[in-house]
Amino acid sequence: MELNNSNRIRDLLKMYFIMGSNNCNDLPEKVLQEAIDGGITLFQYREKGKGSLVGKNKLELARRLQNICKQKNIPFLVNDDIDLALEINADGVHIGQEDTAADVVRKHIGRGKILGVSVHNIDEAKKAILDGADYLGLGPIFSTKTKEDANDPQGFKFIKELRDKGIKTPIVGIGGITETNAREVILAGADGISVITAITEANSIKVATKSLAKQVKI
Ligand code: TZP
Ligand code: MG
Repeated sequence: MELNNSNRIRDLLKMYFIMGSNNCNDLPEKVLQEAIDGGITLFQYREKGKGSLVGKNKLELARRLQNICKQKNIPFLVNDDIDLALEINADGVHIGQEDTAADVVRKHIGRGKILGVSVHNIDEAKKAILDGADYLGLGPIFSTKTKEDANDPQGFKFIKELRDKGIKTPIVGIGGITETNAREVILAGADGISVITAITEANSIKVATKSLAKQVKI
């Protein structure tokens, strides 16, 4: 089966963990390993913002985290940095509207890799799908302190709108998702949840991941 078959993508999106070194209160390798032990289905390396690693340090951490994912067959995606994704042969990339255009990224990474695109309205969603996105990232659903330039929270309105308009592309919700609201994101029409702090800030990474996974019924 191709890596980006849409039913496979739906399964991968269920419990999607995103992290960079500056999100972690412990060694990133340890945080990722515990999240894997707790049941994440997909990982995105998002090395971004204050204090984030650059150059060789960024590359080396990417390789270490990728190796941890490989041991448990968890696909490893890279946020924004297409060159890094190509250099380490990552399983895919996630881009926003301000990054390289999705059709250009698709050409660079090829058909076999996973391409995720953040969208905020129906036009962006339609374009992303035409450009070759395997899944759409919608958010912030709830308010978040993790993304400095995040838009206002949109709730479930946009997820519902896309589904009502017949968009069948896999969707993941992001932004302020916790154990208490995760189920609603799925009920609104998303295939999965993506989280940063609900996992990285937890007292027990493994227990928190398990509780989130339970909400999306993995
Ligand atoms: N994009 C929209 S909100 C967000 C990103 C990367 C941050 C999500 O972090 P958290 O801690 O799960 O709210
Ligand atoms: Mg981006």
